[in-house]
Amino acid sequence: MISNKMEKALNNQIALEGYASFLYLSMASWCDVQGLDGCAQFMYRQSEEERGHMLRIFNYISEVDGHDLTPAIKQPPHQFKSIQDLFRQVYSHEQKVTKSIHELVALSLNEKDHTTYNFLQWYIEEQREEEALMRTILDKIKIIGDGPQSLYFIDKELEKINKAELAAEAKEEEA
Ligand code: OFO
Repeated sequence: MISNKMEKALNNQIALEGYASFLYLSMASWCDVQGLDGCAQFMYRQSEEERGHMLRIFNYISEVDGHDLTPAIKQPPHQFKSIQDLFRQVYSHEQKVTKSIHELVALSLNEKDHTTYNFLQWYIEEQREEEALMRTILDKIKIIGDGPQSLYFIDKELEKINKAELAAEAKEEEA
């Protein structure tokens, strides 16, 4: 049985993960329009991943006899100044998610809810990986430059990173 406070906080996290999924979907579509197929594929996969994060909490709340609430998702932005601007926004959203996960962990300790504390450990690790990945991408964009001549190379780089992420996911599923 989960406390009302913990249930409410986890439902807020569902909304945050749901928004991330929609935000990344909108970013994927923007990349598509710019002809950046590698970036688009990367963002479509990230969007799907965020949906998975949302569903994982849904399943958990129901397992601990709580009531998960389907969130209202506000409309994400549809325009981005540049590919660098887009990834800066991804990074900053991931930092926001990390902060929120850490607050959930603190609350679970306060509530002496060790089951939820244990459940949240997966998210801590996931956020560490996501932030590191976004920093790597921003570093690469900085090195390549994001002028019109560089977009082709950035896109190729993202295609490579996306393939590596897909391969890592497939490996995880096998294990
Ligand atoms: Fe689920 O917020 Fe990113 O990883």
